[in-house]
Amino acid sequence: MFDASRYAALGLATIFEKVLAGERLSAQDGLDLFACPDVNAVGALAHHVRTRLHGDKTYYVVNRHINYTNVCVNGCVFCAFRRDEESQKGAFTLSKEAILARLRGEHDSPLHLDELHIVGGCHPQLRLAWFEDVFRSVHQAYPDLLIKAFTCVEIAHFAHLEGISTLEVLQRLQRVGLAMMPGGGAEIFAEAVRKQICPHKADAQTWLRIAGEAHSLGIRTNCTMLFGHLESAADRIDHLCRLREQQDRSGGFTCFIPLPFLTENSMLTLPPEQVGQHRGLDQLRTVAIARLMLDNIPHIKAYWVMLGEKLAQTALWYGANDLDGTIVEEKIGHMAGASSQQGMTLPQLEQMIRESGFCPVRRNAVFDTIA
Ligand code: V47
Repeated sequence: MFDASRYAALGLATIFEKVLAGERLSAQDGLDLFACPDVNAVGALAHHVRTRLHGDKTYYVVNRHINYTNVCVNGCVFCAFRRDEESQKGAFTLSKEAILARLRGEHDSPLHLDELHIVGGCHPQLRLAWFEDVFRSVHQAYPDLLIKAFTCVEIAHFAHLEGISTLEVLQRLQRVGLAMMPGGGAEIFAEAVRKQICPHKADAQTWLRIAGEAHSLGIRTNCTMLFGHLESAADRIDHLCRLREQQDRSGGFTCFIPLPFLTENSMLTLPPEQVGQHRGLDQLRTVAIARLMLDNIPHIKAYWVMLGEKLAQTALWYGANDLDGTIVEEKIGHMAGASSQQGMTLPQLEQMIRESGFCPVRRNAVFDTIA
């Protein structure tokens, strides 16, 4: 499979040479990889890069997700999780006590969490001081637990609510223990599509600026791309290039997570040919192309919740080197029809990795290895 003549026959000789030499791929190279009929050939290139960077290691994290509210002012068309108001059916907002009670459930058990992942909707009334109080209480109860919280979109929302700068929001949260930020809210940067799927959300420039501000404070962040909706291959490549350029400037992206759009309960309806199990190969190809284009981002996550367990395992052969975690409770993907389980146990995750042919490595929120 991995020989020069095959790539020459596919018209990818130059890309093959660049990958072997560790040279940066151009946007046109990315488009050529999307157009290549042989998805395995694309995957093999990504696997080569993944192996160069990480050998046969595949990372996972013992974590818990907490979605504190699904009430959101943004009204993104694609989102099945959000509710416009508290009074709407299915709306929820957790109290501080409910958040702490959820944590007690896991952290005091033998599971011992290495990451707390907190994200939610942009709630019109939850003020920054409330989150600071929650963080302080979490930190007091569990001083060793790393808090990974808030997308750049939530940071923009807090700044708007408080009438302060996004940098100030980040500084205040850092002071109470924000260690890392998840990568959500990036969706797709291309303006024409972003306007259709999430017109009221922070725009691409704002998202990238806030990521850069976090990096300047030493807060590392992840980054994502929501794909498989209205965007084109060119939009995906544009998105990856904008992330790569931001990373050249600020250097704090740790992991990229490609998120395939899940269609259930969404107001965004797609033509039937764009929905279904046959999209799996496109998802694997996108993971692979992300690995190849994002030469300055160390980790690519096959997020088992959104990809499903089987495709996430396969994606480990297409450039991904992380599976994410135990999760415990997940709402964003499951309200959109994710068929994966709610959570996984540590032995299940390790088995999933071993059975895929890789060596499991436990990590924390910032990708430090845990012995
Ligand atoms: O921002 C929303 C996406 C994101 C749908 O950083 C959807 O480690 C698919 O960002 N179908 C939130 N995707 C999840 C996220 C994340 C998850 C796990 C780990 C990390 C990390 C980040 O989920 C949202 C949005 O892009 N999303 N609705 C949907 N119907």
